[in-house]
Amino acid sequence: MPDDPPVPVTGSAAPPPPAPAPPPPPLRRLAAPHGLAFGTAVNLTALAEDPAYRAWVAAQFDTVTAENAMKWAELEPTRGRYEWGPTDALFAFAEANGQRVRGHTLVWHNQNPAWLADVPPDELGALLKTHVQTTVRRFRGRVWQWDVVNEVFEEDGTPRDTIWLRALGPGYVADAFRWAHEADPDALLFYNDFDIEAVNAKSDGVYDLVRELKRQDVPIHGVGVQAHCSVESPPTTPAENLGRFDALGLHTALTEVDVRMAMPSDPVKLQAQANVYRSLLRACLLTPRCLSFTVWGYTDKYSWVPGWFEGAGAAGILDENFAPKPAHRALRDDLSSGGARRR
Ligand code: 9MR
Repeated sequence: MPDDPPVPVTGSAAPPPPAPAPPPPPLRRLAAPHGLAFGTAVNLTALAEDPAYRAWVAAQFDTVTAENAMKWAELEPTRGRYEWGPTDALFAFAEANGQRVRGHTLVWHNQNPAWLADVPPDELGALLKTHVQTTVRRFRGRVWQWDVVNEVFEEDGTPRDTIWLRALGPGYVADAFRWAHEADPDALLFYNDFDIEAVNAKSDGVYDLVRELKRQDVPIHGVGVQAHCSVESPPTTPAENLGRFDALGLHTALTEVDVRMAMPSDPVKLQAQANVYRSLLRACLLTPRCLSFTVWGYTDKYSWVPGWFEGAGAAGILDENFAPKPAHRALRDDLSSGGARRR
């Protein structure tokens, strides 16, 4: 004889705990109908060690950028000995999750190997070419967009004084694009900078540079607008600025978006932050050749911001416990309200 079915317990038992909130719809799925990729910078230590971090990267984003691992100091800490391991891990993760990679960054004045300081200036040109081509060839066919040249302008639009400008003169910028193109003819090649969200002296400098590069048939395909912004002073004219690069026939991308605030955060600041994220997304959606919107880390748990800006923080779209903030909702709402953009 089978046992009698168990009698349901009623009455004094404690109610079951509330079910956890279902995860929000992925940004990557909402962005796709617009022909827009939604990306994040990736901290490779967190990716290896924090399962929640990994799960969110896989679920929400379809583009990944190494936050540090593909910079020269990380790739070639000892001259002549490249260490590809961490970057290989990022590519494996991306390919397993149907994600494209933004390569960041080939030519910069920061995060260069310490040994570079001992290289005689007349060897720097050949060395830079070797670095660019070794790195681009290593990932040939697997990088969607490369940040070839990064941050060569001062705020007033004049050239930044760097090791490369001093040793090579201004022509190294065009050369870097040519070298990268030779090494991977299919990758989209970008100039990338910060504080160029609005029309201003610095973005004027970038505009003049890329227009001239186009005129000379240099293989440059896009401008990366980093968009490290703050709640207190949001960019004023992002759509107009992206639009003028678009009119040159160039792609654009928001490459490092974050929106910091004076701490502590509160609901008013979080709403203001959501509005800044939203205005940047709208500017991109209004720009036909704006290809991707990448946040510079998506969770406050691993953000670079508090370490760099005293008293500021909470710049991401998820808090340090991976709870979506109003900014995440604002981005979702904008991507899913109404139809997709036509290009
Ligand atoms: O987020 C990066 C941080 O972890 C590094 O310490 C820092 C060192 O320069 O670089 C940060 O990323 C920068 C990016 O590579 C280029 N644009 C500005 C970013 C924020 O500083």
